[in-house]
Amino acid sequence: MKYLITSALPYVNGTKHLGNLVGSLLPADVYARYLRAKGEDVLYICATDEHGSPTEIAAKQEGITPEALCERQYKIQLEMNKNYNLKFDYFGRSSSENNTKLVQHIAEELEKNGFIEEKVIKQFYSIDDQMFLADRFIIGTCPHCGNTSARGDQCEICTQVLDPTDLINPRSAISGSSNLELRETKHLFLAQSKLAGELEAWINKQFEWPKLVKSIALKWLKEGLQDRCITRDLSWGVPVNKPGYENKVFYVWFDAPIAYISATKDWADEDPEHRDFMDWWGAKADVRYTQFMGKDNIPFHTISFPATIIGAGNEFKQPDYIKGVNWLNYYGGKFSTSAHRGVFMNQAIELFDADYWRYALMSMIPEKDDSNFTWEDFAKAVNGDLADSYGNLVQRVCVMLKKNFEGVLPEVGANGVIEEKLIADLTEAVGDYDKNMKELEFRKATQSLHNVFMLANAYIAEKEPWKKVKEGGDRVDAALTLKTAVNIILMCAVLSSPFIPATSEKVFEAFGVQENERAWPVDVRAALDVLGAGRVIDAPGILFAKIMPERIEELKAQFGDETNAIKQKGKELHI
Ligand code: B3M
Ligand code: ZN
Repeated sequence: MKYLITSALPYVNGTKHLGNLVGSLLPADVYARYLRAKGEDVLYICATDEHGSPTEIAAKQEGITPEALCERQYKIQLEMNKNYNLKFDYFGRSSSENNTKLVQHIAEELEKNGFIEEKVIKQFYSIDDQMFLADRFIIGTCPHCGNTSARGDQCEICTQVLDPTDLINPRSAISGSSNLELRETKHLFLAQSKLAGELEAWINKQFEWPKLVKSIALKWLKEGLQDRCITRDLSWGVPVNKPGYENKVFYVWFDAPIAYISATKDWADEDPEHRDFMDWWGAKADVRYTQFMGKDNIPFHTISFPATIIGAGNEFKQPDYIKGVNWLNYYGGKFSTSAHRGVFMNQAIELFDADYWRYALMSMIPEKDDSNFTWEDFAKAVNGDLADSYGNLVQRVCVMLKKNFEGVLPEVGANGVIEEKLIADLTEAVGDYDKNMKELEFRKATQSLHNVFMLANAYIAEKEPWKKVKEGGDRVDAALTLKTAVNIILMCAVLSSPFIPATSEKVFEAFGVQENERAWPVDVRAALDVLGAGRVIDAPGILFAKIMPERIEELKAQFGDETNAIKQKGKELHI
């Protein structure tokens, strides 16, 4: 079986704060790296989500074309991917030629199968902005929860998908003008109501989906599926091949998920082995497909995209598992560019290396509920888990080996009782870790990884090799302890590589570890024997620097903290 992984496509022009990173790109990367480390055949695909009015409007404001804006932003996204060590097999673009073709193909199939309807609707035209306004550019009060700045496509607070005409007191998000007029315009609709039966049968079969995802999907079904308008009066998007639609394009939420498939085709087209993208996407392909996304994206991935695939004749694979992630907040409030609160991806990487962020964010990933980023928790994860339990262990062991055995692994005798107990304990801890990773329970996985580090520390503390290397001490036992410890460190480097890949590389390099010596530890006893007598072990240097209390205060002053967050919350209530 092969594994296909996609993470929600970042908007080419959107803000990228830490919540966006931990909401989809990072957990998907961690999962892909985990599976690759286990030797699985993995394809991790993503792309920039480029179409729609936000891009068109941003480009207009800058006085450049949408193409130029996307080109520039795409490069920025690639840079970000590199900085955070996100290892995609392919990172494409939703504006690609393959996507245009595939979107048009899928629309034709839907039409052939009787799931496209044409309707004349009334849509908001902004007289002051001189344009039809896309759903998200109309703001007003959400009829479901009362949020006074709900967008016309979806309410961010209650996640309800909206139609702009649902909003109470609508106004233009561009100019703020409420000088809006409902004008008649012709559009294509996806007949979701006709697909409800098949969709429901498919959703009901998803026993594995996490609660959050399933409950959102079921809530939608229960409310009854409405036909969805899939075209827009815009010029930046996938053209609609139909007379009378020359000035219209497909809705961005129609074309973006299709880019998962077309980006895979882009990858296959460039693949030197000429693999067929349908080996991954064919409805019957022997593939396990996992999607990652923030919770606001769940309705589109459990309802409208699957309905599109079903309606177009089930040519392509549907997801087996959907990892939906809640919001990561900043000290109880939202990350906000305008309020200068929270850390954004470009700033964060200037402060600390990617591995600090990758590990700390995954240790606080909002899996069950929304969770908070705080500098205190960030420092706790870095100082406690990474610097003390792991970095310090590596440093101590390497220094002792260097000082007492010239940095070369010595010959050792048979394991003692303590080593046997250690193997049993590690087997259990590694098993827990592996189970959590397999089940995509990342928060728990970081805890069980930490347990593995702790067992290694407890072992050294119990064996006290620093005493035994002294004159008259049991050097044979010290040799066994250090050889065992070096191998545990190698095992830790393999196990932790999905979270902190750059650090693992440093350890592999210092220990001169070959590719074939980096296998996932299926059997702990064998793993503790990978590096044997005669191996030269260099110290990789300090792996993690601790974050001191003064530094935490500085960071809070620079990026905001609870006082600032609470103030902001109050402000939000009065908008
Ligand atoms: N670009 C929304 C987002 O980044 C959207 C995801 C598309 S996935 C096909 O939240
Ligand atoms: Zn709402």
